[in-house]
Amino acid sequence: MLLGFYDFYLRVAFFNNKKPNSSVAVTLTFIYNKNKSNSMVNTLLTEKEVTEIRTALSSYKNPLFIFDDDPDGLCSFLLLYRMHREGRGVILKTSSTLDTDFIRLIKNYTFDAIFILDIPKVTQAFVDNFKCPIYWIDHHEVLQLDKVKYYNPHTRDPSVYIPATWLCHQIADNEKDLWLAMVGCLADWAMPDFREEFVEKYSDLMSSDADLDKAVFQEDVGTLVRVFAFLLKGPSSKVRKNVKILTRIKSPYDILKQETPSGKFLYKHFSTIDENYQKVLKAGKDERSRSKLLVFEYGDNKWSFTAILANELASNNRDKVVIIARKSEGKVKASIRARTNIADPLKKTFEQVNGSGGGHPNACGAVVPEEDWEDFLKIFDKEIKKKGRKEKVKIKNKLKKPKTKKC
Ligand SMILES: [Mn+2]
Repeated sequence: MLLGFYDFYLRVAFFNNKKPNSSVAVTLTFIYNKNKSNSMVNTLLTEKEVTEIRTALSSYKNPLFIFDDDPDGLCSFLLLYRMHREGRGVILKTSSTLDTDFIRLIKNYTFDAIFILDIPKVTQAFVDNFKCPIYWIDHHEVLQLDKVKYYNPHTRDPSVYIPATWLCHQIADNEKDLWLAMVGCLADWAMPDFREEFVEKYSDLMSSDADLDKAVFQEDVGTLVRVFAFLLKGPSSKVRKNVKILTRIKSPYDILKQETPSGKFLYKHFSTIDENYQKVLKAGKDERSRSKLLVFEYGDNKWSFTAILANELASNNRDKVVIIARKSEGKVKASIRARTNIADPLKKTFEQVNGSGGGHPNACGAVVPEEDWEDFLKIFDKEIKKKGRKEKVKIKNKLKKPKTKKC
């Protein structure tokens, strides 16, 4: 547990932060889901919520940020931390649930508020342990707890997909950190509404016609996505150092062009891991499947690439459900991606097989005991087909001409 955990002490200094903006526009957002790409909904935080969080961030002197172990969690933290540069950040490793076992990892710290970022589940027992205010900014399934200030666009519309980074960018509203906001959104597979502003500023990093696949897998902004994912990998002391450097880094070019010693340091960490990733990716790209499921298992690599590999192979196999699996400690840990809804069939599968999992409609994670893995694949395949058939019927019904009334 301790191995994957990190924390760091931070210098207390004031950052040239913008005053809370009273005229936060409720922004129309682009939803990544082909079926819903036309729906423009008010989905970000409300003006009142933004003000509430900004006020909290400026009033607590020693906040503790607990964030998810992925680029969306990391960028959420960086955006909020860089507003005032006070407090400290801790990554929630090894689990997607913030529970009481995490308390021993933070019990020696002093803090006057807790900000939970991009973490799918928090238990009431965890919350009840603290007297200080707890703020939770998230975009997973809605979970209401007592004594928590909860911010999740899903409370208003469960069908929207807004990464936590996007919400944190709305709060921080710092044009200098626009690149961090873009990296976090792309990494969590969303094209944010500030894309034009980003392309204008960083035309060499992303082209104006780029969709998610192109941006993430073919352009330089996509390299940054991989950089942020890989900076979180490795021994905890190194990860701690990487994050500390990221709290101070000024521009994406510091890293990409290795323009500063800090940027060079980060790029070196990234490139060592990326070499391994490119090898695994090549093997994954060679994998073929005639069924709807494309399963790629890899085990002999010391790095876990499941999530990022799943995204990239899904982009290469758009008609498939891509499952990247890795065996460790008697369990199979899998990342699942598809252009269709996989969350529902997965839920149904776990009603019949041991294991657990879930996530977003097009991107899920699952953990299955090794001995149940084959059963899992069979049943999941069956549930996907069932769902596919239902959808076909729906489409057919839509295509039927409406009956015209005889007059
Ligand atoms: Mn996220």
